[in-house]
Amino acid sequence: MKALFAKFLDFQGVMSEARVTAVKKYTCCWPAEVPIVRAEFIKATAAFGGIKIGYPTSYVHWEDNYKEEFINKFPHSKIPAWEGKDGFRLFESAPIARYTAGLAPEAGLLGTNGKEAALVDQWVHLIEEVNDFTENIDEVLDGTLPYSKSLHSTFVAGQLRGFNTINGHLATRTFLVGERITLTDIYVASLFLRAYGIDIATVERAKLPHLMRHMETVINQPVFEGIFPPIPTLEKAKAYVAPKKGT
Ligand SMILES: N[C@@H](CCC(=O)N[C@@H](CS)C(=O)NCC(=O)O)C(=O)O
Repeated sequence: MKALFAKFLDFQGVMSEARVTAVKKYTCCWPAEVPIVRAEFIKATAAFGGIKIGYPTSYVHWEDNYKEEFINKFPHSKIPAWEGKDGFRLFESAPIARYTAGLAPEAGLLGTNGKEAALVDQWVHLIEEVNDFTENIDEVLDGTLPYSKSLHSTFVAGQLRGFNTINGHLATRTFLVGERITLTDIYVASLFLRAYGIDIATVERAKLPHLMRHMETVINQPVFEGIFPPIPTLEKAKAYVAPKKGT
């Protein structure tokens, strides 16, 4: 097992560091208390497979990603973005994570056969759907979307429906697919943790015990040391605060 983690591939990718830019400067993207952005699960996938990734020496989010040089490489102008030493480029975090996992096939992150690989994708797609609801919740609360109580409740219901499905699946399993950690465990744990800064508070956490245990098991793997932030506490789900008149 140790040898697997120690493996080093002579590979230099470039992945923009979203966390620093989004949290330090661009709080319009995510409030500072949201513990996770997409870079973590790509970093964790790389760490698990022993893949070394590099980072650009300088990158200013909301500026550099709209420059011609960036758009020529990544036409959707978003990060994370991947550029391999061999010139291979990718954007969208799920395929970047999948590709990274595929660079170290012996780590088994994509499952051990075609069926497991499909199941890995199944849970990745579901958690992406859930994460869309998490983002929508954040947007109605921070005023990016006009606040509506019924929309807010619809988003929360959609999010909890997904979390409940995953929680139920985990009631009798340690990991989502097979007996070992796969890419989807990293992905699900990361995006569950992301909701911890918004509406997955004490009450919600108590109703999702298997998902919580799973997330803690995943993020505390020694190989992920230094990648995931500490689990934040949140007493109550964030509520909408109407802006004061005249502001
Ligand atoms: N579906 C994309 C979402 C990526 C994303 O939304 N990135 C944001 C990070 S703040 C971004 O680059 N936004 C720039 C923009 O919206 O122009 C993924 O999974 O990678």
